[in-house]
Formats: sequence, C-alpha cells, structure tokens
Amino acid sequence: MPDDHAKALLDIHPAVEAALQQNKPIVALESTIITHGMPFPQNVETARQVEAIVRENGAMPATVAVIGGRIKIGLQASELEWLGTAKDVLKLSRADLAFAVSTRRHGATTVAATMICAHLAGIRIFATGGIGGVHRGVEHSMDISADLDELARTPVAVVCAGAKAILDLPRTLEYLETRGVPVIGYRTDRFPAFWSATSELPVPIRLDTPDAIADLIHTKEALALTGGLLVANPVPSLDEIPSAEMARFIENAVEKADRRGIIGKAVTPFLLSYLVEKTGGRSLRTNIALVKNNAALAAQVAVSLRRGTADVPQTRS
Ligand code: PSU
Ligand code: MN
Repeated sequence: MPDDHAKALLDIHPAVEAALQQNKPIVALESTIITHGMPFPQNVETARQVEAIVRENGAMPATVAVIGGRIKIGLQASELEWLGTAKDVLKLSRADLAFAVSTRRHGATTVAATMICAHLAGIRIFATGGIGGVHRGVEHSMDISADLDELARTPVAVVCAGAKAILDLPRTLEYLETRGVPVIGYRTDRFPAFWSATSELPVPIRLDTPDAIADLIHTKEALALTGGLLVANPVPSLDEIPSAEMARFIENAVEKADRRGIIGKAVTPFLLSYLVEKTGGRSLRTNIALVKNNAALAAQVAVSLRRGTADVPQTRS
C-alpha cells in the first residue's frame, strides 16, 4: 500500500479503488505500448480489447499513464483514446517519472515505470507485450533497459511474451539471473522471443498453470525475497512469425538504427515501427495477439493470487 505522500500523487480510477478495497484481482497495463509501440488506431483498439480480456478473465484492468503530472492508475475511456494520438507524450522509465510529475507533463509508462506505479497502488501483477533488455552491441552502447533492474527491485510480477529478438537474448537472460529475477516459461522449456514462440535458449523455470505461478509468487513473498519476477508466455503458434523468418528483418532494422545514429530511449520505438513497415504489418498483428494472450494469463494469475494464500509448503513437525 502506498504511503500518504505517494498516494497524493496518484489518481486511482474509482473502479480500481473499489477492487483494491475489496481485495479483488487487478492487472496493471502499461501505456508506452500505446504511444510508442503501436500505430494509431490499432494502439487504441488493442488497449481497449486488452482491458476487456482482463475483465473476461475475472480481474480489473488498470492501465497506467501520467497525464498532466498526475499518475493515473486506470484510465477513463476518453483518456485512453486521447493517449492514442496525443503529441508531447514522454516515454517514462524510472529515470523520468519524477520529472514528468514535477513538471506536470504527460507520459506513457514503460515496463519499469508501470511496475513502480503499480506497486505504489498496491497492484502485484502486470501484463505487457515484451520487456526491454540488453541491446545487441551493448559492448559499445552500454544500452541495457531499465526494465531489467526494475524487475530486480520492485515486487510486481510481469507477464510478457519474452523479449524481442532485436535484443541480445542470451545476455538479457544472464543479466536477469545475476540480478536474481526468477524467469518462468509458461508451458514452455524455451525462452520465447516475442514474435516467435520460441528461441534456442532454455528458460530457467517452467510452470504450467496460473495456480503454480501464484504459488511461486506467494512463496517468494513468504521468503521475503524482494524484487519482481518475469513470466514468459509464448505467442500462440497460429500468430507467430518463426525466428528464422524474423531474423532477416531484425538484422536490417538493427543496422538501420545504427547507421542513423539512433540512441537511448528512441531505439526500441524505432526498431518496432521499422519492423511493422518491413513486414507489411505482420509484426503488428503478432504483437497484438501476444499482448492479448498475456493479458488473459495475467488475469488468471491475479485471480489465483486472490484465492488466498496458496499451499506454500510448511515446515514438517
Ligand atoms: N515492447 C513492445 N512495445 C513497446 C515496448 C516493448 O512491443 O512499446 C516498450 C515497453 O514499454 C518497454 C520499453 O518497457 O519499450 C523498453 O524501452 P527501453 O528499451 O528504452 O528501456
Ligand atoms: Mn535503452
């Protein structure tokens, strides 16, 4: 639960507030995917559908964004629509959140910033598309998404479709291991690669049911292990673009970003929109399908979490 100082900076949507009061399942959703991850109008349509999917699976959606310096936990329909075309919306990670609030700006929250805001509001689970990670060429750029450190420090479970193969996936997994973040493959032994249901990389932990994931979350809390955890949920096979097919597009995109000198927080949005263009919209269809798939799983885990303390193994007497 937030302390009063933080709470004064949050606008919690009445429906979300009611769910919090009644201890009902809630799933946080990010907004960078709306403003910087997908083109209009698919961004708004998807955001609406994702909220509906969370509800259909028995949980309350809470899309997070900063509007006029207020941290919104749950958006009104009109706010969500506005975000879809608004200009001057900052991409907010941990480093930018206080600035956006103190200068009363608008901002969309990344995985890192959404985790921070969800935690302030008392929400324990969050669904997104893909997390940021260690970028290819990290030895030159030092580009490591703040999402990874956030997973290490903030106690929110993040459901994603793995990490995009525009990143250095082996190093992303190494970094998560170093920082002590449990990485769970949902019904898979291989780490999913966003548009592709699988990569070559083994996933450290496999779990096959929402209840098993909820049990792990309870157990981690019982052990006072701080930080979050990552659930990697493969895109449904009908919607995937196999990695061999995607590889060529990705090579081109990374090269192009490099040649244009694109750096910092502009890198991920550039790569995503370049790929939508080069795949003739196919990567966008896959992106939409995987976000929906993650919203459903996150809601199911949120429901399991609320079924009370699961059977955390007890000490034998
Ligand atoms: N994956 C997507 N679309 C996105 C992002 C990831 O398909 O918009 C966003 C997420 O908000 C993620 C962020 O947290 O990109 C990572 O950005 P960076 O690499 O700059 O940390
Ligand atoms: Mn970065």
